[in-house]
Amino acid sequence: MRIDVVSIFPEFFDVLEVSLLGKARGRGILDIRVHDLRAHTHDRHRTVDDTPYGGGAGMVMKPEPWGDVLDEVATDAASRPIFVFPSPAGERFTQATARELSSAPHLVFGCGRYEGIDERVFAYAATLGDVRLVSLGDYVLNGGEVAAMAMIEAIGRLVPGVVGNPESLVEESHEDGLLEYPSYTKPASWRGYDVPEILRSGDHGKVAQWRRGQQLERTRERRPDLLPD
Ligand code: 6GU
Repeated sequence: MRIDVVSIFPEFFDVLEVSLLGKARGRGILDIRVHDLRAHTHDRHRTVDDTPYGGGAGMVMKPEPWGDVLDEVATDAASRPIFVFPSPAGERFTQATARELSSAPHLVFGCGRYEGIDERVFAYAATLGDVRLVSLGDYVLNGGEVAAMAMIEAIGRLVPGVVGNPESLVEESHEDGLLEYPSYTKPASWRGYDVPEILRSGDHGKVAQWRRGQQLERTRERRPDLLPD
């Protein structure tokens, strides 16, 4: 999978060189390219923002540098990309979104700052590929970078070959619509806390039943919104 990222803070994405995604890049499974939006400005101050038409607080990202960089990343790719613009005004990003996007051959993340990106950029991007405005949740970050990073990790780990044991992707929170069951490892007793006896019983049927019950109980307690009424 190819992933292009456009940002005025390309150094935010240096961490994509470490851990699981860093290894996947090294092995050529993920081709991640980070672009500095300011490289696509033409004035001495490398201006990327301006005051909003209609007035109001804050600044808006100018369309011209975005147009140039989107042309560049879209034209040297084999297929039409999906453009993902992280935005608190977007649709909600979920595990289903991550799964859907993990099968795309080419994603382009456009990270906005300030009050947002000139709306015409989204209309223009739609002529080059699909466009998605996507939000992590109902709170506000200073820009799209941290959100893009979270989405890239959630999507990237679902790309075949990135996570060594694909079975570890199956039994985790949100894959079956419930929160994950609690996990324990050795020692069996630690500082007075014991591992539930049933997990040490060797009865796989009982273990599976207990885990299912734990999933339901935790989901009811912490995330009742995930359960059907
Ligand atoms: Cl995707 N962007 C920003 N700036 N803030 C957010 C967000 C995204 N998701 C939640 N808050």
